[in-house]
Amino acid sequence: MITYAINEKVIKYRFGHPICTDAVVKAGIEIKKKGIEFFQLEEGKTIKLSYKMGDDDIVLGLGENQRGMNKRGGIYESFCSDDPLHTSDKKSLYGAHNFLIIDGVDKFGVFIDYPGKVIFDIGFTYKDYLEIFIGDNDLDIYIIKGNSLKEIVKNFLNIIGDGYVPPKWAFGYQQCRWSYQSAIEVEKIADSFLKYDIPCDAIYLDIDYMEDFKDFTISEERFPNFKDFVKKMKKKGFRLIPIIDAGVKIEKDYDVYEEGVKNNYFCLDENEKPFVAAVWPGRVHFPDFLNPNARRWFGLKYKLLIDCGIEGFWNDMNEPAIFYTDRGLKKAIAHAKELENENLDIYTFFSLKDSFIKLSNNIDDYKSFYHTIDGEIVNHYKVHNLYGYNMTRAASEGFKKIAPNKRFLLFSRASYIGMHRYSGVWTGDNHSWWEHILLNIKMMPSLNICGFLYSGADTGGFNEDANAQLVIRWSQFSLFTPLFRNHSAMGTRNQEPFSFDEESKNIIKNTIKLRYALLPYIYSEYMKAIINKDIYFSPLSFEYDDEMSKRVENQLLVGDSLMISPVYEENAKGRYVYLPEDMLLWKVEDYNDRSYQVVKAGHRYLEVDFSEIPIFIRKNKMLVLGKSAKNVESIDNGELHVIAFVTDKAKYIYYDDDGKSYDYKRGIYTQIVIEIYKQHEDYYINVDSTGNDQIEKLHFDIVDINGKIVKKTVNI
Ligand code: MIG
Repeated sequence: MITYAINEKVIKYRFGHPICTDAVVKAGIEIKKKGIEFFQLEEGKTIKLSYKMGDDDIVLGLGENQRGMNKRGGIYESFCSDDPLHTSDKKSLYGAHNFLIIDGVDKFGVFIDYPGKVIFDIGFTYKDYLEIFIGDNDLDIYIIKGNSLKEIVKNFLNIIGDGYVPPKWAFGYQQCRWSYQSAIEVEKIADSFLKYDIPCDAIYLDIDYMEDFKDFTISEERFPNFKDFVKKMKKKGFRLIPIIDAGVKIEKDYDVYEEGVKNNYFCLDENEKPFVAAVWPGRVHFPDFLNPNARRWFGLKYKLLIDCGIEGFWNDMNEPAIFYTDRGLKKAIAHAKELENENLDIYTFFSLKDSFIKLSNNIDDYKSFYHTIDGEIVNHYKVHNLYGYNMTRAASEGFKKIAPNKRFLLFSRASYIGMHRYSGVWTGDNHSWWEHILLNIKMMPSLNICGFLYSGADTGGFNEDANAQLVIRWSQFSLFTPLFRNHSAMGTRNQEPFSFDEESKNIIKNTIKLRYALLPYIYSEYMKAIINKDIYFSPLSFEYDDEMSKRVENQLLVGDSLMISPVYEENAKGRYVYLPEDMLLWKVEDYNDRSYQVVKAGHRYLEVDFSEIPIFIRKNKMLVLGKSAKNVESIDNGELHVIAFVTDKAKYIYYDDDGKSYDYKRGIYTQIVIEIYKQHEDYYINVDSTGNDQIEKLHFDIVDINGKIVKKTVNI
């Protein structure tokens, strides 16, 4: 074992000869150390780490996963999986995010940089033991230290690199469905948003825009004159976001297929022939995204759509999902034939059923294909978790070549630590279940801790039918998630904001309008988090160190100023909330109505009608608000409103930039530092602005501990 210090806060332990994952972008200097700090290590052909947890230790992290923010009590497997049934027994979802933090007697983070399967048994088998199993002995383990949770995360984000920044319009509301089948249907959806005056920035194109599910093709029949259509929709105020799948259809004369075969860009089978699996289009090959040449080639393919005016994509099925292979199919059919004339008892019948159910995403298939990494042939199973990550990296690197200073919207289904530099993630095929709103709430800070800030769930739920109330309550949470997208599956009830009754439509509309009004704050907090290596959604324990704050799983801090307490139970007209300190409650029905209430620290019952969204402003913090508009680009930011809860003095740093380029990296952005000091019954406001050419006025509502409001306006 070799150890390195990346800096004094991060120690890297290298075992054997790991495959380079590029998860960590910082090099370090070699030092000598024995054993792994905090852990007991068992080293052989495989590696096991164990840590004895204190009674009250909390374990945070693991990104996209089931169960609580506190991962204790569960067992998890990092193995990117296309599993559309997110029940709490599931050990893997689409992402492999091997970073967790112990918050207890010791405080530290651990990152297992290993691209194959890793098991995290967090007090499941032995209630006081965290045990990590890695089925190999070529890997890197990182121990990350810091004086607080925030600092540990910062030190981790610092070694995995700068987070993805989408264009500003990608913070607008987005509408998806599998599928809007044709240009006519897409336009109808767009027109409904316009007709009902509901803001929306993007409409998605799911797999049916393609010709026979072939990547980088467009159905002439359903989307004729695509380029003109994209232009027309943009004029109306909507961007179109096509899906790209990992599998490339095997079809003679299809250029992507032909080029891939000719140049050896596909994954290989044991006979060194392109590996065949079946997904949407039937039989496909998988591009070998671990090969830089294949990555370059695939990344530049996005140009075809970019040349049509497309500015955003979502990468799907990149675990990679496999419906079946010939190997699996043959085996299942043989098994069925064998049993054809048998009298099936429970065991034989179940084994028959299983041989078909287990056709999809089968481990034996994942073990039967190969990548070429630096000229070496590597079995897929060993590097499984790098696949979606590198597909998405291919896209992002392609964009950089196609339009170097332009931001694109991009998010992926499968991911690995480090992919956050290239894109966001969405959390895949959830259900229209109330439980999944809560899961969404818990997952967001876990994803943030692993670097994925631009994320969100299918609002309203993907599988099964949603009712109006579910879409309302879910939207009332999603309005805070950087990716705010409503999406639903084929065959399910429509769940666009205007799919229900008039009253529900108006509630969802007001919710979306609030999102647009909050955009100055949301964007500012998102960008500051990226730049300063902070996170956007955090558990309460990141700011409050009382014991209760560590246990709260259904409230979140959003940026620096806000705490939210979403309602996630059907028919509930309120909920309990815990306030670690006095806060200012703004219960919003229509964002133009401003009435506030000081809520004292402690446990409170909060009434929340279906049309209401509770927002808590923390003590000595501010919320900056703008106005809604039909889409992000038409927002008028000439005058902003500031709601401040001031008992003493408050400071807020407002950030803004052009929203479309990377010029902010060269220091081109707006920064307004707002300070408010309480002076007897009045306030002194200081505003210091640089790079601002938009905002002319700030209107303040300053509220004190007794709820007294002082209004002021400052010209800038
Ligand atoms: O097997 O493209 O998660 O969002 O609508 C389903 C169709 C394939 C899975 C994605 C979902 C998308 C769907 N895709």
